[in-house]
Order: sequence, then structure tokens, then C-alpha cells
Amino acid sequence: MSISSEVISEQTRASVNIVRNTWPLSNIQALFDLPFNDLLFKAHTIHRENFDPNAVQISTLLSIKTGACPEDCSYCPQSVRYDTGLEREALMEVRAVVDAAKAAKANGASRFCMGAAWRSPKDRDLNKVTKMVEEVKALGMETCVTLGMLEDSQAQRLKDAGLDYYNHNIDTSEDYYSEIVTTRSYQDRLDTIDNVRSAGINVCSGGIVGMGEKTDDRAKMLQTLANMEHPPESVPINKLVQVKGTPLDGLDGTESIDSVEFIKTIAVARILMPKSQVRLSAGRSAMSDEMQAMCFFAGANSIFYGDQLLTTENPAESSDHKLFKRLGIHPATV
Ligand code: SAM
Ligand code: DTB
Ligand code: SF4
Repeated sequence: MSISSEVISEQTRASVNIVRNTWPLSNIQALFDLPFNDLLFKAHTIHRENFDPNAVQISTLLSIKTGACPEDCSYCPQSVRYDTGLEREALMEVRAVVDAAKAAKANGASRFCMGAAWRSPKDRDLNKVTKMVEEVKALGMETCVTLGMLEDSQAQRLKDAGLDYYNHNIDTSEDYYSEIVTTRSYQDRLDTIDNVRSAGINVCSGGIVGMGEKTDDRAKMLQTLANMEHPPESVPINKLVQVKGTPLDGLDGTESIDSVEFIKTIAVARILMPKSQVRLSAGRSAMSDEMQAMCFFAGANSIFYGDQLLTTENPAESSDHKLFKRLGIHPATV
């Protein structure tokens, strides 16, 4: 496989800190087609030019409202439409959330991400969530929330409370999206991201791989993110956690994604978005230390830390400590 000198010169431009946001799909496909070592070398070079290669940012997640979500996202254990055996829980009290954030801080997390299983928040819910944001921020942590679709006035309320990041994923390519979610459109997601951006909140947006999509869908998903007027500051790449009872449970190895393809996706994300934090997100419990090490080499520089994601398992904190020690990685400071 050869890559044109024009493509190489584009990467060189990116590597000297010019973030381009007009990536043609063919250039992204050409990156996926590169020999693995060439792709990883390129991604790692860009990573080193923009970040401390041995620092990984640590975020801890908390589900502040669990289950009974009206949406039909076919990967999600929290949708009311699938019988996943999950107990629904009402919106947590502010005090309990702040206690969890204090514990996360004591364990080394720099960012606390609060997630709610809503299609979109009601204004009365936001009264409580804005209090959570204010109090968690007062602990000296970065704050992130993910609450579903957001109107611009709601984004402004969160900004006024001091929110640092809003997570809203595009999930997959526009072409594949209708296979995965029908209750909100791709454009709805892009509109929410625009509202978050306009309010002056940092954008956290990425997707899920291993849902039966093709390499081209992964290329298109990354193209959509990288070509935003301002690419997201934080890009979570989730590997589908298959949950019993959801429509996507039971995809086999050929329909899902293999380790090499996953690492390549991280590398391409790093090349396309040289200044963003690329987060190795859901799915780490099923990854070996060696696989995670390759992801960090390819440009991942953030993780979710703590033994639970929102409702599913994540590696134990003690095993992440061991992993960091084995790899000589230290937590990034805010
Ligand atoms: N309800 C809000 C929303 O969807 O906008 C926020 C919470 S939602 C659970 C946050 C993200 O988690 C989803 O956008 C999806 O990308 C990711 N996610 C959910 N279930 C997952 C799974 N089984 N495997 C990997 N990622 C998942
Ligand atoms: C993101 O991209 N991944 C996180 C966070 N943003 C909110 C959520 C992963 C959820 C995995 C399934 C669960 O634990 O319920
Ligand atoms: Fe609801 Fe979010 Fe799960 Fe979709 S991903 S079903 S919106 S909680």
C-alpha cells in the first residue's frame, strides 16, 4: 500500500501543530490501509509532539440516574426496551454524589463524570445537576456530565454552574447510525454538540466500535469528529460491552472488532485530532495489559478509572495501578 506524498505532507502539517478540519475520507481510509507499524509510528510521533507520552488522564464515572431510559440505543443496558435485569434508580442526592467524587479524588481521579439515563434532562432535574457540578468543582476536580440531548438554554445553565465538559457521543458513522438507534437522529446529536460548544463548554464526543460496523464506518465516524469546526477536546473510543438482553449481545468475533483494528482506530483518531484527549473507554475489562499498552502507544491518553463504568464492569483500581507501574505511566495533572 502506498500513501501519496500529499497525504504525508498533510500529516506533517498536523504534526507541527496545525489542526486541520477538512480531512477527506480517502485520506482517512489511506491511514487505515497503512501497514500497522507505519500507522503506529506516525500516530506515536504526533502524540509525542503534543503530549507527555507517559501521562494518562484519569476520569471516574458515576451513574447519577440509572435505567428506564426511553431511548432504543441497541448497545445500552439502560434502555427500558430491553430486559437486562438492571434495577432502575432515581436521580441521586447531591450529598451522595459529592461523597463519591471525594472518594474518586482521593483515589487519584482528576475528572468526575456524572451520567444520567435520560433522553434529555428536564429543567427541574437540572436544578439538582447544577448543584452537583458546583459542589464537585469546589473539590478542585474537573467536571463532566452526560445527560442526553440538550437545548442551548440548558447548556448555558450548566456552563454558569462551572461545568468543564459535556459528553455526547455520535456513536458511529451517519450511514450506520440507523442500525443502532432510531429514537433520536444523527442531526439531533450534532445539534446538542453545537449547543454545548456555543455555551463555551468543552466537548467530549466519540463513539463505540465493535457494533458490526465496517472499517469505512469507523473512518467516517472519525472524519465527522475531526472535521467539526472545533474538534472535541476529548474523544472517548468505546469498545462495545455486550450486555445480555440488548440487541447487540452475541455479535461474534467476525462481526465485532479485532484487537489490531481497534488499536488502528485509536491511532487514526490520534492523527486526525492531534490536540484532543483520546480516551480508551468502555471495554478495557476485556483487554490485556499488552493491548492497552499498544493503545497508549498509538495515542490514547485518558481512561475511565474505577471498578464500574456506568452499569458495567471496569478494571479494578488496583489492576490499573499495576498496569501504570508496569508501563511507567503517571496520571496527568489538571
Ligand atoms: N443517556 C445519555 C446519552 O446517551 O446521551 C448519557 C449516558 S450514555 C450511557 C453515554 C454513552 O455510553 C453512550 O453514548 C454510548 O456511547 C456509551 N455506551 C453505552 N452503553 C455502552 C456499551 N454497552 N458499550 C460501550 N459503550 C456504551
Ligand atoms: C463514554 O463514551 N463512555 C462512558 C461515558 N462516555 C459516559 C460510558 C460507557 C458505558 C458502558 C456501559 C455501562 O457501563 O452502562
Ligand atoms: Fe438512554 Fe443514553 Fe442508554 Fe441511549 S445510551 S438508551 S440515551 S442511557
